[in-house]
Order: sequence, then structure tokens, then C-alpha cells
Amino acid sequence: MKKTLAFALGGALSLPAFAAAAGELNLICSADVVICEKLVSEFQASHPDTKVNMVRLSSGEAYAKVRAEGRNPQTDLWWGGTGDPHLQAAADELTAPYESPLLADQQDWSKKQAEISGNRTIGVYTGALGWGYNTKIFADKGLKEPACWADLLDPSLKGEIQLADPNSSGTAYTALATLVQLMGEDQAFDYLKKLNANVSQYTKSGSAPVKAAARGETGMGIVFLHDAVSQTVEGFPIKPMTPCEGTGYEVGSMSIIEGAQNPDEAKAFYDWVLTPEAQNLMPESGSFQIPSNKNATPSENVPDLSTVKLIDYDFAKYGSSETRKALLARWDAEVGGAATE
Ligand code: S7P
Repeated sequence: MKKTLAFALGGALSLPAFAAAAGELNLICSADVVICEKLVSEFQASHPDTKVNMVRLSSGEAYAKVRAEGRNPQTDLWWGGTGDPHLQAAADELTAPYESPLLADQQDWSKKQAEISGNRTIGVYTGALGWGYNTKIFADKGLKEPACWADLLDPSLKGEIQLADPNSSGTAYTALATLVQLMGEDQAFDYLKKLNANVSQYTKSGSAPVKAAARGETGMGIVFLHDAVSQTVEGFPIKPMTPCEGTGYEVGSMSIIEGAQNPDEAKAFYDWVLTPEAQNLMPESGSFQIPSNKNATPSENVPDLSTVKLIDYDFAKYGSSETRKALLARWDAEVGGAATE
């Protein structure tokens, strides 16, 4: 049974192209489509002279599109998605340095992202990696609550787990980099090869696994905790969890594209989306990440990360081109390749 997503970086060439025109903003949005659309409509309401053309792409797909456009960028701004591919784009000089007047109002983890990239990217939200499991399916099948990474290897979970493909998904790359940091690289790949026996599908989008669990199509999805919470808040029988051994986290990021055709519009959106008012739109749209602006009001549904055992995620290393390319190549060779057999 085939269960991996065939995602080739070259596939980005067939992704939607933006038309270039003054008074326009060509935006890639890499978070949930509901918040992407909300941000676009609210920005347009306050900036009626700017037409925003938005495409929603997972983080790895977005990086591939920006890289494919190279020195003839069609994209102006990339908002959201995990920070690692934004850092890789910064290191490749595919994104442009910009220091927003709003920088001082952001949390330290947001500013750190700017600091390590020479202001080519900035953090816009953060959230921890975990999973969500369907309590009804687990109860009906007599399955034990999955509390630790080790529990996910139990043979009783065969076919019950989904996660995304780390080539397309920033969430899944965060999971891969987290396991490497927790266990060491060789042990992490041993773990992933064993986990593969329990995985029914590697999806393109990072949040798809817990949406599938919510619909009863699978027992659980390895996702960001806030994406599991969104399903619980929607009324589905999903219990969000973080693993007992510890877990990684993302700094969702934003970058202006080097050589953007609409730099003024890109900067206007960039500054606006760093305001508390714009960031307060996130919980209204069912997005429960921790916002970067210190004056934003986090929703009561935002997970309390002080109760989560977080690793000291090395963004500089795991966002570097060298490390990201090497880990993805090894995943393709040892895990994704095995999954297609
Ligand atoms: O749904 C919100 C969110 O989890 O999606 C982003 C994610 O990277 C995009 O999906 P992919 O895993 O498919 O790349 C996160 O940044 C964000 O918190």
C-alpha cells in the first residue's frame, strides 16, 4: 500500500504564478487557510488601494516556490509557516533584510529570528509540537493513551498514525528535527523507520493529520499542539498532548522576498501584521499560536507552553540549508522511500 506523498521540489514550478502590477501585493501564506483569508480581507479593508493576491502553500512548498522564482521573484511577501525554511531562504539570500518599526514590540523569540537571519525574517507566532488523538477511536479500540514518543511505536497503533511529509510540511520537518535533537540522528532515523510501520499516510499539509483524526479517518495525528486544540475547540473528540520525553517548537515566521516587485506594499503588510490588532484576528479564526507582539491578547485556548517540556531547539542549525537538505535527503532515502514499497 502506498502511503507517502510524492513531493518533488521541481513540482513548485507548476504552482500558481502571480501577476505583477503596482498597487498589488503577491503573498504566500503558509498557515491555516482560514487565518490567511482573514488577514487578507482585513488588510484590504484598511488598505483599499492594495489588491492582495494570496496563495496558501505549506512551508516546504513555499520555500521551493521562492527558490524556483530565484532572481525573478513573482512573490513579494511570505507570511507564516515554520521558521526553518524561512531561515534557509534567508541564508540563500532569497529574502531581503527589513527592520520594521514594530520590531521593538515583539517577543524575544521573534527578535531572535530576525537577529540570526540579519533581519531577513522575523517571528510572528510560536507553538509546540505534539499530537492530537481521537478519544472515541482509542476508547472503542481499547488503545492506550499515547503519552510519549516511545508509545507511538506500539504495534497496537498500526495504521492509526498520520503525519506529514517533511519535504512539503514545516510541521513534519519540525518533528524530524525535534527527534534528531532529542535522540541523536541515527537513533532518530531508527525511530522513524519503526514509526513508519504505524503510519497510514504522509500528508502534504502539516495540520491535515489531526483534521483526519477529528473526522475519524485515523486514530491520531502528529501536529502542532495548537492545530490539535483547533479541532477540540471545533467540538471534535480530539485530545491534544505533548510527549513526555520533550518536544520541539516552531517560530512561525515572515519574510520579504529579495527583489520583490511590490516592496512598499510588502512592507505595509509586514508592519500591519505585527500589530496587536492584526494578531488578535488569529484566535477569531481558530488559530491558537502564541502571537509575537507583546501587546496582543492571547486567547484562553492558546496552549500554555510553561507546562510543556520543550527542547532547546537549535533554529540556526536546523534552519540552515546544509542541515535541512541533508535531513530531508536522508528521510527520502530511509523513510519516505521505504513507505512507497
Ligand atoms: O495550521 C497552522 C500551522 O500549524 O501551519 C503552519 C505550518 O507550517 C503550515 O503547514 P505545513 O506543516 O504544511 O507547512 C505552522 O506554521 C502553523 O502554526
